[in-house]
Amino acid sequence: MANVPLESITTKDPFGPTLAYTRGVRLDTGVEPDKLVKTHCCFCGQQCGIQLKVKDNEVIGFEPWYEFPFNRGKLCPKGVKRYLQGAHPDRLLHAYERDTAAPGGFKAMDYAQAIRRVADEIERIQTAYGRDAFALLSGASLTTEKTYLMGKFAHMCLRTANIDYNGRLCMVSAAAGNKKSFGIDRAANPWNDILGAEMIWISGANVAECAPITTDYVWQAREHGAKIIVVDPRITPIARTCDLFLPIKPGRDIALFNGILHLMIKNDWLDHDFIENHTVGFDAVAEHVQQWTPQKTAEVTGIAEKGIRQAAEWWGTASTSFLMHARGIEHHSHGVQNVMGAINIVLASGRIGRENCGYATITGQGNGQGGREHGQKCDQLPGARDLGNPEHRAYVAGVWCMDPDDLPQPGVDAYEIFRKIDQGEIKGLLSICFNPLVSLPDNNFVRAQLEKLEFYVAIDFFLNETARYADIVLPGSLHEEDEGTVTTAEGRVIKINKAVDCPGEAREDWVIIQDIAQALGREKGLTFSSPAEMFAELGQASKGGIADYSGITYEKLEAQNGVFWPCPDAEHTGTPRLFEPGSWNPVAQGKGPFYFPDGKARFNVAPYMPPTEDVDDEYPLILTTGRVVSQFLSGTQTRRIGPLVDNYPEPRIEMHPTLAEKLGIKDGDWVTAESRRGSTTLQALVVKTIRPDTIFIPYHWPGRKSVNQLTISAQDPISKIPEYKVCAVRVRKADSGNR
Ligand SMILES: Nc1nc2c(c(=O)[nH]1)N[C@H]1C(S)=C(S)[C@@H](COP(=O)(O)OP(=O)(O)OC[C@H]3O[C@@H](n4cnc5c(=O)[nH]c(N)nc54)[C@H](O)[C@@H]3O)O[C@H]1N2
Ligand SMILES: Nc1nc2c(c(=O)[nH]1)N[C@H]1C(S)=C(S)[C@@H](COP(=O)(O)OP(=O)(O)OC[C@H]3O[C@@H](n4cnc5c(=O)[nH]c(N)nc54)[C@H](O)[C@@H]3O)O[C@H]1N2
Ligand code: SF4
Ligand SMILES: [Mo]
Repeated sequence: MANVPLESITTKDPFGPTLAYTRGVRLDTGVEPDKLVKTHCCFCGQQCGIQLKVKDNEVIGFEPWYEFPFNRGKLCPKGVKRYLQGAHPDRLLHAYERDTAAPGGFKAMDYAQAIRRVADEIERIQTAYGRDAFALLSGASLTTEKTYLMGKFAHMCLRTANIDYNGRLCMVSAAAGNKKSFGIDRAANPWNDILGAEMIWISGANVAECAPITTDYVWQAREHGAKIIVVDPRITPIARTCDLFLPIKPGRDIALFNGILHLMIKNDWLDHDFIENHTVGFDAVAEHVQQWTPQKTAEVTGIAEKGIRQAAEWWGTASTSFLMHARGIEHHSHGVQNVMGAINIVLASGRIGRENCGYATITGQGNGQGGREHGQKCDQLPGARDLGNPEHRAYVAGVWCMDPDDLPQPGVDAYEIFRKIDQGEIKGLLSICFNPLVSLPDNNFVRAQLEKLEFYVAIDFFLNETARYADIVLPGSLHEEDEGTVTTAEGRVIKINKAVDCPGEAREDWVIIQDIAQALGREKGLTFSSPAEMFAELGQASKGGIADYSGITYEKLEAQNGVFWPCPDAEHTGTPRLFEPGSWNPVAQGKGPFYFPDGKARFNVAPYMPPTEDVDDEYPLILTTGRVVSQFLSGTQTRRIGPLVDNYPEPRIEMHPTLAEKLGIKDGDWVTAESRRGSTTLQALVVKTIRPDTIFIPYHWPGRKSVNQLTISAQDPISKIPEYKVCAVRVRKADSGNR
């Protein structure tokens, strides 16, 4: 079990030279804990159950939590090591202010003075330039209570239109595609429906590294004879065990889905009853995919015609199935179209809303689901309501006891916030739980904007790379230092339990936000005394909305090991599977299972468009980006956990041996990859598991190792997700690296 030698952890102090690990964490060497706290992993959207071992207000290790039904005690390497971050010496214990004379550029300051300064700057900027000149960037690793509070803080307290969140980089294409097709944005099925499916289709999801526990579901299905199709430009670990691998050229997934539907129609592998009774729009889609013959599909996607025909036959003739996708098809300037293309082949098969017949996007961030429902998105109000809808405004304003006319109109997305800083329209920024300097595309532009801000305050428990540009840094709370709820990839609302108190001057994030509201003299509606109080109010604010939490209580969550939303009243036990025949929802009012007034799902024509920046003679290779198993997102947390760093210490450039040979590159050589926006020099990782026309670089590192120096800021016009998965680059051998 977790027993890590101290020497394996070295770190850089946020404000000074490199230090050895110093604080006296008692690692799990047989110390008797004071208590075991049942909670969940702080990282990905699987939200595995875990028990934290606590001794003298420190998390010292963990025990598996076998009874939690999703993971039954299993954890991935990040879950196993997560407990090591709390006692890390970089943990922010005070508020800090920028001081160029101080070592590291910051000096500790009194918490109350820091809050005063933040409030004064907000007041000054909003008075001088208007309310929208102060923007907020929030995060989907926060509990749902905190995300609700952030929306209320923006819309009611600051009355700024400009709040958005890091799920903009993650879940918004899936959300928009699901809303357009089903009228609701949630995984259609619980993961148990994977187990008995006879056909599993995985597009653009590195399941084994990014949703590791889902691998177990897929493998259990395979044990029962399921066939597995994987579509990816790389032979990822899950692809190594699949039955059919389709090595797609990045940015071409709609073409494949259209080609599959073409063959389903041609061979009459369709569920006519389902299409007739439960959907609209099939004819237009059928007409559109006529052009997507296997030959044309093969030409565009780079997949052999034989593979396309085989996939269509297996998918078309299956009696049960589960289709899942993740960012591989969503991080595109046509990400929403890709998602609608995927849903079209599910609807044509009629295999949804029944046992072992399912569909889901695999939600990424820890609270990627709950964080996109209750009002921190730029156009959203709680309950997945719309800020632009007069009825929705009136309802939420009623719960908040305010005049609906005082609510701002929808603001702009997270990237556009930086463009507005550039244009001089936004002058002040508060960020919480977001590290845009590492995670946004074309990040040299982002850096320039951070330098332009008149005032910037960041709330985090570590000084992330973006926070280094802040005027004030406020010490927020770690996952285990607060309670609340999150909603998992399955749509299951679960309870996060507090294990330890915040150390030093650090505060629960929601306390900090309310302290700012109070210092502004605008604390009306922001005087909660606990997460439970916030949850009760968010239940009311969500009531009658699509994401209806009003029947959920903390007690019910504990008693049932989580509750799947919607859950509209006290007697309701939740809705694990959506779209079951005969099921009721507030939009269709009994007319059908889908969340449109007629109760029917929508086929949507999904035309193919090439990526925004295709390859050419100057930049002849496709760059695609993503993750590795031992690092998480912008790396703020996992780059501080020694054993995970040991696992994958530096980003490397994955390339095929054919390409490497052509460029005279050997495994381990220093290689420069360059786009029209920036370049990075990293070591080559020569592998046979990637298309020869594509290179892959993981994005978890900052500065000169950041692949987001190269990526393009093109966005999907509907969802505004950035096109992280395709841009054009050139690659050459370099003399030495970035160290
Ligand atoms: N270890 C780890 N796990 C994580 C995270 C993490 O940072 N580290 N982050 C979490 C979060 S927030 C997210 S969003 C998820 C992301 O989970 P995933 O989406 O599974 O991970 P990615 O690596 O972003 O991309 C998935 C796959 O898409 C492929 N791909 C690239 N371009 C294309 C394309 O055009 N078409 C297709 N079909 N595939 C393509 C890549 O080769 C890659 O294997 O993971 C979550 N889990
Ligand atoms: N090139 C490329 N770029 C990408 C992607 C890609 O595939 N390729 N993927 C994109 C995706 S899917 C995502 S989700 C984004 C993620 O990008 P970010 O959201 O910027 O990444 P995080 O590392 O989650 O940053 C969150 C910060 O929040 C802090 N934090 C975590 N929990 C809490 C909390 O409870 N309270 C407070 N106060 N702070 C907290 C962490 O310490 C960290 O500093 O990156 C995107 N960027
Ligand atoms: S699969 Fe996700 S939630 Fe589970 S232990 Fe790993 S990182 Fe944590
Ligand atoms: Mo994500």
